[in-house]
This record gives sequence, C-alpha cells and structure tokens, in this order.
Amino acid sequence: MKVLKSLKRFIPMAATLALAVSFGAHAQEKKGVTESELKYQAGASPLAGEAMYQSTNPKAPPMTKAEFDSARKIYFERCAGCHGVLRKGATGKPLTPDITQEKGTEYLKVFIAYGSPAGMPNWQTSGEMDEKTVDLMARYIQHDPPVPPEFGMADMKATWKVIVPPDQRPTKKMNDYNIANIFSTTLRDTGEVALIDGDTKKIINIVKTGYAVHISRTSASGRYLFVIGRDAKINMIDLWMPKPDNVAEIRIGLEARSVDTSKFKGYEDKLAIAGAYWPPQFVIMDGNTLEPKRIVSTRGMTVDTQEFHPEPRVAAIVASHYKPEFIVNVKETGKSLLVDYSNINALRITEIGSARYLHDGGWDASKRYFMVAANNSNKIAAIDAKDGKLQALIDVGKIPHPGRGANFKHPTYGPVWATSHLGDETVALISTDPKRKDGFKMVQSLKAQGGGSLFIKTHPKSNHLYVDTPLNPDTALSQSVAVFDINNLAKGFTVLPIAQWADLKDDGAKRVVQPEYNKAGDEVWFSVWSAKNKESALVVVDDKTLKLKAVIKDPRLITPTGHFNVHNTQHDIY
Ligand code: DHE
Repeated sequence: MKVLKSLKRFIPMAATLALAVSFGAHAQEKKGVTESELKYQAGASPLAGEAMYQSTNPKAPPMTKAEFDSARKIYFERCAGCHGVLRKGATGKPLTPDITQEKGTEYLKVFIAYGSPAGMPNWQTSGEMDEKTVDLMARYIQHDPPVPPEFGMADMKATWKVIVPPDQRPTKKMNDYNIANIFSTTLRDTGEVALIDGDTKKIINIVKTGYAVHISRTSASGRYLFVIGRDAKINMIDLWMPKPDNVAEIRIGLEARSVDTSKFKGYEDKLAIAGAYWPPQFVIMDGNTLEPKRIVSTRGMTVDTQEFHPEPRVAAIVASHYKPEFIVNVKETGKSLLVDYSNINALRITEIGSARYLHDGGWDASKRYFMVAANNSNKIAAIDAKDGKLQALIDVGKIPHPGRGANFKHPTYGPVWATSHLGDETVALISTDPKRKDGFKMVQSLKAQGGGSLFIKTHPKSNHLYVDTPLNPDTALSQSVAVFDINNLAKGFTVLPIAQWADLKDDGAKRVVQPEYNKAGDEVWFSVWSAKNKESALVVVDDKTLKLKAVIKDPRLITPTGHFNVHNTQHDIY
C-alpha cells in the first residue's frame, strides 16, 4: 500500500493521463472509452472456467501455479472482454508481455488501481479489487497469455445431441399457437429463453439453453428457432411441437455470440451457421440436425495495418437473400466474409475489408445492403450482397450500435437505415438509395435522449422510431425510451417511462432494453432488465397511441434482455 500511495503522490492525474496515452504504443487507436461502453464490454467470459497451461516467462515476476490460476480466472471474468483473450487489445489496450514487462510491476499496479482517463476502470479505488489482487494482476499480465484450448470437429461431435431426430418430429404444426407471433426472450442469467405467445402474452415454455444466452434467430421457414449462449452452445427449438422445445444441440467452441440459417431460395432451412469468439472460427452445420460440416478459422491479417491477429472474433452473421451466402463479420480484422455455401466441400469466400471492430448490423429495406457497425472507427460499412463489394464506409457518431438497425421512408431523403450510438446521444440516418447523390451517406443526425444506446427499431406498418438507452448512467434515461414520429422528426422525441409502467416491487436496475415489434407491427415489446435476484418484466406499448398495453410479469422471467419476434426475425423486418 505504501508503495502505491507514494507512487500516486508522484503520479498525479496529468501524469496518469500521459502514462495511459503512452501505454498502448502498439495500439491502433487511442480514444476515451465511455462508461457505457465499459459496462457493455467488460462482461465475464465463459473461458474463466477453462483449464489453461502456464508458461513460465523468466523476465516476468514469479508466480505460483495457484496465483497464476487465480489471476487467470479474474482476467477472464473482468478483463478479457476489453483486452482480448490473448491480450492483443480491442476496446482496451494490448497487454502482451513485450509491453507490460517494459512498464514493470509498480507502474502496472498504479494503472490497475487508479484506472486511466482513456477508460481503464479504477479497480482498487472503486473497491472492486484489493491491494493484493492488484499486485497479483500486475504480475500476471507480464507473463505470456495462457492460450485456451482449440475446439475442433471431434470436440463439436462430442457435444452434439439430436434430441428428437427429424423422422420423429411432427409432420405438421401440432399446436394452436400463432407461431409467427411468438417471441423468444433471452433470460440472460438463467441460461434459458422464454417462448411467449405474442397474442395472449402467456409463457408457452421456458427452454434450457446455453450459459448467458445471447441471441435467437428464426429459420427461413419460420419453423425452427436457433438460440446461442455465450458458452457457444446452440439450441434448436421446433415450434411445431405440441409444446415447442429443443430438438438438437451442440457446442461450436468455448465462447460465441452469433447464429443464423440459410435463407436463399432453394436452401431454406438446409444449413445453419454459428460464429465463435473462441476459438476464432465459424462452423457450418446441417440445418435440420446441427451436425457440424465445415469449420473455418478466422485468424488472419487486419484490414488496415495488415498484421496477423491471432484471435479475430466472429461478430454478426446474416444469411443473404440474393445468393447462397452467409455474411460473416469478423471483429478484430475488420473484414466481412461472404461465404458461398452452395458447395461446402469447396467453399468460396469473398473477403471484403472495411474497418475495425465489426460488431452488429442489419439489412437495409431492400435486403441488398448489409449495414454493419465498425464500432471503434465510428463508421458503418455497407456491404453490397448482390455485387459482393463494399458499397460505402460511412462516418457516423461515436460507437455506433444498431442491433439490426431500423429502416423507414424519410419524408425528405427516401429510404434510410438508422443506428443509435453507445458513445453519444445521436441517431444517424443513412440514405440507402444508391441512385441518390447522397446515397450511402449520413443524411441526418437526430438528437435523442443520451448515449448508452444499444438498440433502435421501427416497422413498415409504424410511423414511430424507438431508441433505447439502457447503458446511460442516468437512471431516468436507462429506464425510459425515446420515440420519434418519422413524419415529423423535427418535433423531437417523446419519452415513455417504460420501467415506471412496469411497476416492479424492488429497486433493481430496471434497464429498458431492445424495442421489438409484434408481427402486425402495432405493438412494441421492451424488457425491463434487473439483476437476477430482483423482479424484471416485459412491457408492451400500443404503437398507435404510445400508451401502455400490457405488463408481463412472472417469477420465471429472470433477467430478460433481447427478444425476437418469430415473423420479424424470419423475414428480417426492422
Ligand atoms: Fe450483445 C447482438 C456481442 C453484450 C444483447 N451481441 C450481438 C451481436 C454480437 C454481440 C456480436 C450480433 C450477433 C448477430 O447479429 O449475429 N454483446 C456482444 C459482446 O461482445 C458484448 C459487448 C459483451 C459480452 O460479454 O457479451 C455484448 N449484448 C450484450 C449485453 O450486455 C446485452 C445488452 C444483454 C445480454 O443479453 O447479454 C446484449 N446482443 C444483445 C442482443 C442482440 C445482441 C439483444 C441482438 C440484437 C438484434 O436485434 O439482433
């Protein structure tokens, strides 16, 4: 403690800033990280539980095996989301031994304890780590990063289960649900999804899925739901069963976020694809059974500096409507891969470079252009799925985060696709009409409630545009949503107090997250997301009147976050 105190005396704020800036000499880009982004990125990685080999680096301060294992667990729980599995840097600076050993233990302790204006949290002064832990972590990051195991075909096959084989599944729909209007709601911390009847608002089933489940996607026919957990476990749910439930499952890696299925004419429901964070790879599977067929590594060169990156994570994946192709967006290399699945024994992959770090995105209204956020570059890359090229790289606000974005006809600019931002309060409207002079440029920037936005949504039948702000530090903003009238954007926005409408019994975080329309496009659903031990709910708003329509509460609705309407997800309507 004495050393830290004296160091802190000699390293006042300005010096800490200088240290922070000089720290990432090899980093691609120096910029402040907002509180919202930190909250978002710094989630626990399932790799924390994996055994890894400790290599002894003679230049690093010594560590016992017990110390190393304990530090490794903390690293994957707290640090890997920003600094990367192999510590090559992403939102956070690179922390490879060539950099950290040069800084030395005392320097690193100050950095970890007090944080930096560039966004590093103050782990010790915030009370989240004690002095001993800070010392442990300062020594740990001077050692070679332990490498988690690979996960190849044999590992996948060992986890693959066909719970109900295709020939034992129903040959027609065996229930009375209007399955096109079912919502699959992520129950993040219980590793489940709630299947909710969109007509009656009743829970149909709670289905066990992977750990910290992330997204759901619908097959081209609308019959199957694919759900992926952060632990890379995919569950395939058959909506034709008397009570929809799992029919197949597999793990495609140790950590993942994305899944989709083939949608091109003639290939409907034939193939599924999932992308992993670790190992950095994607896998193409049989769309009926999840049998793994082809695994492709995404390790390779970055788009800009053209240096090798050992862990480029797979971010959003979409299925093209124009060709038998999946678009696989690779975060750290800043490349979109157009994977032609017409012959998976001779895969043809068109690589389109744009900017780092590709994260999430969605189709424009014509479904020809895939609009993907390059969040660290403050840009949207428009990928032309018909001609297989980069249509444009468009400057937007700070850290765009569209989810799948929102498409509507702007009274002045015609068809636009919109994204909100994690890092500022703006909503960027991009013209998606290639014939316009200002096509694929930002034609308008609206001011919404604040930064910390994750998702934005509208519907072809609606005149409203909803913008959430679940990661804004101000609870008045994180617990409400802004709504624009598309025909009168100049009027500004109306605020709907969604969390207040939920009328929850305890004082949880009540973050209002992800607007999602029903099939008819006349209702909008929101999650009111509190911690695991607090009450959460779903709130349904009447889109015409902007009045509360229903609150869905149930003790089983624990930590609801994303929700996916079967029809809108099937047809990419947003
Ligand atoms: Fe997500 C989509 C990654 C944290 C809710 N999230 C995505 C996608 C990626 C991703 C790559 C795009 C998938 C696709 O389209 O194929 N998310 C990550 C992270 O790496 C990150 C930052 C940190 C982490 O540890 O996972 C992260 N995400 C979150 C959350 O904390 C959210 C808000 C709550 C939760 O459930 O975990 C969250 N992410 C979502 C949702 C989508 C999503 C609801 C789908 C949006 C859509 O409309 O399709």
